[in-house]
Amino acid sequence: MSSSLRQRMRVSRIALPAAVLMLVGGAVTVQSITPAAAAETTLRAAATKAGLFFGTASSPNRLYPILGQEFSQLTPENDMKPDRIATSSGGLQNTSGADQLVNHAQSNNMVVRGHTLVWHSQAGALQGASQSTLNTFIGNAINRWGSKIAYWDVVNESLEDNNTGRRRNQWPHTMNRDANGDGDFFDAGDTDVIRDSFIRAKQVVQAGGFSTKLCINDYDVEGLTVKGGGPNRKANALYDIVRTYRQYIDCVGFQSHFNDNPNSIITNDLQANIQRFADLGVEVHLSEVDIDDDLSNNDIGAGQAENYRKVVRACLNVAKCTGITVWGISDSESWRSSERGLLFTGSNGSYQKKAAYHAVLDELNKGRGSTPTTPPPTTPPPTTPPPTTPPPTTPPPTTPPPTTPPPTTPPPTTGCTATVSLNSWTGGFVATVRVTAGTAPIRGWNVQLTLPSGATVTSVWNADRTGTSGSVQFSNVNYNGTVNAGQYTEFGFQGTGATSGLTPVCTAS
Ligand code: 9MR
Repeated sequence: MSSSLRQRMRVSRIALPAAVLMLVGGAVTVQSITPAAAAETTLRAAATKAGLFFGTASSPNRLYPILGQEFSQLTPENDMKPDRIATSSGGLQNTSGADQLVNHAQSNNMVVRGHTLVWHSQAGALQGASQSTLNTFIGNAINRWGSKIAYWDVVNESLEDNNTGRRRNQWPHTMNRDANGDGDFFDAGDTDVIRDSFIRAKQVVQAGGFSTKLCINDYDVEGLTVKGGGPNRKANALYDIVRTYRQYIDCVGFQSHFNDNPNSIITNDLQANIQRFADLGVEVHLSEVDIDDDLSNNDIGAGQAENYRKVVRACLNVAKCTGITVWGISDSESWRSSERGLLFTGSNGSYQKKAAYHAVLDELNKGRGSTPTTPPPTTPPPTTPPPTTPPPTTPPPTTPPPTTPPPTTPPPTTGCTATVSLNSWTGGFVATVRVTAGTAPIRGWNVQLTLPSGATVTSVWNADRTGTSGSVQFSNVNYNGTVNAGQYTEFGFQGTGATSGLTPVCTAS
């Protein structure tokens, strides 16, 4: 555990006796869960039916039957970290624990997320290594398990704490160089450990013909906003990285260690943030979920079970949110056992289901869809519908039925229309803009908006931008300029200040 993570753990709390908690949880469970006849009875079966994996982290000394019964995915909690398996020259050592976990997953038909290749923490013999040595290690690790590992966390926790939006000022990121001094590491002349590690990983996967997908993983990146409603700069920085290196990055892990740290609470825009990454074409995983069973205050909401429900629902509502992994099975065996953040109590394979377990099972059994996530009490309710579910303001295209064709084909109406959906809070807002093509396909688009005075754009996704205040122009990026007749694409931006009633003007090319 990094010292920063340790700091994030709360040390004091008002704890109810476990027996009381269990009784409360039990009562809630019995009263609230009346599964429909066809409901699945394990997390694994319910998740599989809904089209995602539900997994857990585990270790070789915890290969209990419950693993394969309740979970369809396994992440080695510690056994694939560089401090376990890397030599100083990038070779492999001590892989027996990792091998055991991979074999157990295979024989139980579970998907494996490999965790993790490039990390400032727990680097062991690799600490301080050059990019070339990191590349050697990346190659050796990916090749050892090949397609037995469905997803690899290639880069873990590359961004600084405390919502600065900066890369960590720690090895290996201290190897980064910003050649033209423009504040990022994205330019051709720059050195970027993230880019170079992903390029190497992609080469190895392609050369080996593996199906392995490559993920970037981080914490405190879950919401669009943080406690109090300001922008989540860490999430925005991760977004910029994924967008820039999209060709090498297949998946994003939101660790989802939720607690009452200002940057770690469950915000009502979790789904919107999952959606904007999904809109880049990557899979999103909630990769290390645990939720503080917060009995001393309501910063992340009153009840753990309800919080689990919200988090699971946010993932279910986004088709490309393809997996949820809880960070361990039981509270007592968790890295932060004092916060009782998991779905079971008990130890050594003898586990009891908590209210949170039943809430997750129930929510998974409802399946994918658009059941709205209920905003938690600490964040202001959106004044407009959440950006991921904007009301369709333009009717879907109607194709005339083939049996009654119109006598003449109307001339195609080139052009586009745009609508804006706003999610505002005191001092800021997120706008989702939908660009819909007319009756002919478009090859590019430009949307002009006039922001009221005092409003400023702070970040943009899925579009290029000119201007930050007053009249602002957004145009397509290389992957979303083409929109077929009657279809739409969406981009978004976040800003400070107040705004309402925006009137977008769309021009197609
Ligand atoms: O749960 C893991 C714990 O057993 C280890 O001691 C710790 C240090 O390696 O790592 C914990 O897992 C971390 C994960 O690898 C990355 N995200 C944060 C997790 C919790 O600290």
